[in-house]
Amino acid sequence: MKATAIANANIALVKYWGKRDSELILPMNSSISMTCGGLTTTTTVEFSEKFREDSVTINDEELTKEKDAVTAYLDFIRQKTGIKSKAKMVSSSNFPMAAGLASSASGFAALALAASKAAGLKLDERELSILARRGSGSASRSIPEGFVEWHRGKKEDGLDSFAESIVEANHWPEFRMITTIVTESKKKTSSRAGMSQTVKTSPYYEGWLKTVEADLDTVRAGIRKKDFSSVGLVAEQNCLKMHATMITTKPAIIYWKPATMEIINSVLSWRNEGVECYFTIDAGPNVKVMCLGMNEKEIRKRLEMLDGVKKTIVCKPGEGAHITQDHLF
Ligand code: 2P0
Repeated sequence: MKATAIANANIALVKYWGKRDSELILPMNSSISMTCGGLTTTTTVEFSEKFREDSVTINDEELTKEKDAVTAYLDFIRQKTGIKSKAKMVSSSNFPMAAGLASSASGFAALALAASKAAGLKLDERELSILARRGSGSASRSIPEGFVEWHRGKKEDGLDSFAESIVEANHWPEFRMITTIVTESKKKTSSRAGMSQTVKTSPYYEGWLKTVEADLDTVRAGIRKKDFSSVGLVAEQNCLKMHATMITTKPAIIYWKPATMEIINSVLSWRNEGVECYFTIDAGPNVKVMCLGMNEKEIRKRLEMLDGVKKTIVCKPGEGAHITQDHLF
């Protein structure tokens, strides 16, 4: 009744922003991401009669009040399986939490796989993606490998809202996502609250929805053809459109810091010089810069020279969520 899973974070090229059902976590639009090799969360779950209550330890800290989201998720697994016993969960990530780096994606993907395995469920990839989605929408995309599409689905029960690989991790090994870290502090508005407010109050949200399908088609085709310029340009514009909807909610949600702008302007000017790179930004101030392997060293060096950049982490398309025998307790 003990299992350990490893899942990578993912970064969206076509973003998920807005839900049509907040209980089942069903998105308004489909999205496309890259599973990021090297940005991992490892999670061990054990259900046992020996535990008197659920305990949740994340990055060496035993959580008290904040453990509610995890215990609610464990309750959901218990309901599905009829397990009555309490659980111990220990999790560890190798990158900063809550800074727009999708820690909830790798976190809930690893939790879904570890908890379902510990509970004796045998799920295929699609079922696991659906299960991970119930913890956090973007977690559905951290189950498959490589470049991934989360289909929004049409059914009310959400059984057609799951993620699957467009191509495997080894299809495009030259693709790089360089994550810059400008701050490790916790953001003020969570993605969950931010997207709900955007759907309700941004006058531009309808415009966002109208253009997403075309972005999905271009990015999906660009990934298959390994057309870096078309993937990069559309991913960058898609990110700016999403931020335009955030900025125009009431009250405004502005995740960017001065360092965010510094990186945006640098990427645009390097591209003008002929060093091809594009940016994307999630619900936080950190910027991810896309480039090809041949430019990785140069772009990383330039990024690290900027005042606002504390560090960079380079990722390639990575593997999907999987089980390991190296338990954390
Ligand atoms: C994405 N983000 O596609 C978008 C871009 C943030 C900006 O998915 O409420 O943590 O748990 O479903 O998955 C972050 O949203 O939100 C996210 P919930 P989640 O990566």
